[in-house]
Amino acid sequence: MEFNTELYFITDSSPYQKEEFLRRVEEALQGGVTLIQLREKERTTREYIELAEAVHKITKRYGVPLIIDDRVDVMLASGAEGVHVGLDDMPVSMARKLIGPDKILGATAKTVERAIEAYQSGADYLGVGAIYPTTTKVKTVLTSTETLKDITESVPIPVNAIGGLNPSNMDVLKGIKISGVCAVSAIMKAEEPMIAALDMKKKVQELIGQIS
Ligand code: TZP
Ligand code: MG
Repeated sequence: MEFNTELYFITDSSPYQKEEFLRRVEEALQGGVTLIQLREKERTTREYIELAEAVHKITKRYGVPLIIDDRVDVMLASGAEGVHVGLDDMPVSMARKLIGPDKILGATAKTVERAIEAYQSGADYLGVGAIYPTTTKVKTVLTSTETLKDITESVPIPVNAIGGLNPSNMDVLKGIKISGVCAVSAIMKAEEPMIAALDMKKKVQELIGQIS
């Protein structure tokens, strides 16, 4: 399935009521995010599926693929376009086997070895980080921009930088062949998610040399 990781918005619904959360997701879409991941750590399976269905209704209107964090079952149940597996989640090859060849499969990589293995096991894109410390709830360590660069030169699939990124601190990514950036807080917690997405997209496009 076609996808574009240029501005990859990863959600966190935990601080918001459902309506407010969905409004923010839609605003981010209006601001031009190119890919969305629903990332839920506290919800029951039933709640995760219901929220995925609600978000999917919105993303479909904007033609933006929806990726589900971690849970192949929730992806299949909600009809979302893909799943993202981290280092403690289902192995990439197993996820690919379960979802079939057409769904989008993302994987986390913090080393060149893992990046190559994930690519060879069927990953369609990689998320690499955290580049900066993050306030988002996540079990992660920092990944250097050198490692990020090495990963981009080791695999032929899109590689995104993630972790603490916002429009004012992305210059460290200059010259690295990333396909885009992932962001949670910079968009999710912004006063105006649409403006935040627009600003961030402009900056990413400058960085990766695709100003349209
Ligand atoms: N993986 C590495 S850092 C991170 C994830 C899910 C969180 C990124 O969140 P933020 O708010 O953009 O720093
Ligand atoms: Mg995970």
